[in-house]
Amino acid sequence: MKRGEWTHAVERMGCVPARHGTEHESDRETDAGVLMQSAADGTRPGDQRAPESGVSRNVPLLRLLLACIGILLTAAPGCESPLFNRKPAAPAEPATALAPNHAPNSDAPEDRPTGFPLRTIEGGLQLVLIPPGEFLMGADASNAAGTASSCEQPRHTVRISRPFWIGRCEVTVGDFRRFVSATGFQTDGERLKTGSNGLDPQTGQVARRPEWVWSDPGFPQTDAHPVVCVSWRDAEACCQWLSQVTRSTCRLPTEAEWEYACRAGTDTGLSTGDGLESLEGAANCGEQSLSRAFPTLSGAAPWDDGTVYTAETGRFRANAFGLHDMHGNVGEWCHDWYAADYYNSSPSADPAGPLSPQPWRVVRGGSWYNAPFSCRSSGRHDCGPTEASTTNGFRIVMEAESEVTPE
Ligand SMILES: [Ca+2]
Repeated sequence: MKRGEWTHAVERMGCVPARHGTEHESDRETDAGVLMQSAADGTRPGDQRAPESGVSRNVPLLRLLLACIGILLTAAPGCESPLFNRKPAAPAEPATALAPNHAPNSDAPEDRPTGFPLRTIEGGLQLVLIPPGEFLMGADASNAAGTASSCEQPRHTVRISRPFWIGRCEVTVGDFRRFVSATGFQTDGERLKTGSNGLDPQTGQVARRPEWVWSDPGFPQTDAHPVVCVSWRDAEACCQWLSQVTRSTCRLPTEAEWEYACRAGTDTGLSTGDGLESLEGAANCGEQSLSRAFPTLSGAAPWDDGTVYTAETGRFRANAFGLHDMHGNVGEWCHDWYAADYYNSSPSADPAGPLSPQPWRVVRGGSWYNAPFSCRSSGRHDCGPTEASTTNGFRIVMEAESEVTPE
């Protein structure tokens, strides 16, 4: 592949092919160049500046922590517990292979290191309570040194006015299976017989195959892996059903909620810092495992996370909110329509995307297929709402205090 092609394909893997000439398409070309630079020397311009002190960087986080004092924690088992089962299933792998806060003994203090309330809802899905607050959304042009897409600018202050619960992990195959079993739901890829976009194992090229669906995406998955090959509409349907089951309002996160939750009090390019190398151990992204499986691909990270495709949810380090896989593993559908210029006119409090329908919905966080820079906190991807990809999944939000108390 020529320089830039892989990253370009990465960014649009889940979308309708042959879409050219849009404003954000040109943004991606800029992004691609930066990513290829990072592949060549392991750095990007923003990495060269002196890091902030941990104290100053974490002041917003400390404020958030204080906001949570006095709220009782809810002990819960690991993220691999499936949705809609009253009795959580056993982890797919020994607990020793998981992150420390995935140990089955949830009474141990080390199981809840963040201080943010954790709860388990119907079926065993774990949610973390995110407190309200303000944060800087998007990319700072001077900070990004021209590396970020224009659609991430201007960087601006956003206020999240209400607390919300968000999935500690991405929705798993097991979670989605329970939804399908209960409802007989067919995904867009199954119903339309279009399947999903994915990476052809023979050619290394992006392809669409009707046989690639959520239950068999073309690579091995267990019920503990994040579900993929689901469209925005499929994800919405799962949220709506979960709302009925839990008698609460479950939905996809807004783009602002997603970035606020991803940053977890940080203002760096990644929740792990500004250097791309800080993502090692904290994200399943495109790295040497992917390069070995697909030698024609470039732009991968220099480390080896041992995972070509998706990883069990929660296997990589959590952010300061205790959320896993906000960077990498699978791109996550958000509620919002996508518009490249939205930040020029978005409201400062609780933005929820353009009001008028657009051709695309927002996808955030990057995936197993993306180079580390494409997994950045401010990175904005987009995809048609009926399109499915082996790189895209979702996590849910439950609106706080939305539950209906039984009479
Ligand atoms: Ca990987």
